Amino acid sequence: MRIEQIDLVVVRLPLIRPFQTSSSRKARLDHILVRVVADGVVGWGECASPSDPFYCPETTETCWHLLHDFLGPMVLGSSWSTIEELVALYGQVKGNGFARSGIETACWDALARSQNLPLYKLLGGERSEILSGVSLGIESDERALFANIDQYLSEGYRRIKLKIAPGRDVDVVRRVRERHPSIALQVDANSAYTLDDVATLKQLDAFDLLLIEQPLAHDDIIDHARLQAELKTPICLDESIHSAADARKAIEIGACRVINIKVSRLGGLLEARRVHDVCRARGVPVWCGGMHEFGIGRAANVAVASLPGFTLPGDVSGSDKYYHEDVVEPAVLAHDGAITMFEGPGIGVEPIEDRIRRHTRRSATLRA
Ligand code: OSB
Ligand code: MG
Repeated sequence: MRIEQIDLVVVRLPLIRPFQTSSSRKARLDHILVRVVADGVVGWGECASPSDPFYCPETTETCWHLLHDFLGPMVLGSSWSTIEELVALYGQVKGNGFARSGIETACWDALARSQNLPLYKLLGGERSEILSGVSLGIESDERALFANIDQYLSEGYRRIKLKIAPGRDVDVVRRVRERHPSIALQVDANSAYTLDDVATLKQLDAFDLLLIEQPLAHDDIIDHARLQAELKTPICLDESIHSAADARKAIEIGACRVINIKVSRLGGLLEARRVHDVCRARGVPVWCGGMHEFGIGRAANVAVASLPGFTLPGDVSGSDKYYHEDVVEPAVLAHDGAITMFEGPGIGVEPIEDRIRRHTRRSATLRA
């Protein structure tokens, strides 16, 4: 395929409720939608970077810069027939996974549409539906947290993930566990602890958690291996894993027993599938993480989670958890805690272009 045009659009959507983690608080999100035209076929991708560098080093602005000044020019006008060939066109680019995933996922969509195949089939997915959990932000009011949990459990979601931070950890988890003795429960620290906190983290072993996500530094695996040796609860890595090589090393040294596969952090679906393969070969379960994606990125997450190694419920919830109105139709929705694969070509959902225009903050067109 030959990419003749790339449109970049920064779209801002307000969140239904502000989302607080140990590292940031957000009330609205600016994501870059990437539209490619290749051999006359249109494909859409989403760059779901936060606008601040508090989860990872990238921001919406750095992604714009990378897409506009490097990745776009490097792929425009060149021919490729596989995604491996596409990513080789910008193989010189180090890091910047969120930016890379914007262009890469758009090209997967175009490729799947050109073959009239749903994306999940092109990826080799096997599941017809995925199991869905929810990720709940830190709430200053305990009653608000309890009400959220009750609401999502009543909607049928299969597991609850609580964001934790120093001072908002053991007691919150204890109170939730007391109210819900048998739900699937896990926590995510977004790298807020150090090895000085081992005693606190060990207390979490008492609550039968599925896993503790990214307790230590965003760029660490060594200290995580030391911590895992002290904990009964499996550690799941998120921020620390950027490639299949990272996943292999982390598993080899015992830094984690589970991996959160996040398409944007890994630079796209190709590397996400490679991480899946590395984990599957070693018997390490994976689940699909998210970045509050709008419908385009969310549909790509649904597709990748159809691979057989995604044996744990993920963070890919219905988009109605975050947005009053999404930018695609049909909306990505969960029923009884499951999301059914889209059987249409590509990501299987269609962007609503006038809605996108209404929420657009900035746009640019690049041509070959
Ligand atoms: O660490 O998984 C994370 C959201 C933004 C940044 C980081 C994370 C998250 C989530 C929400 O946990 C996942 C989602 O529902 O999309
Ligand atoms: Mg996480």
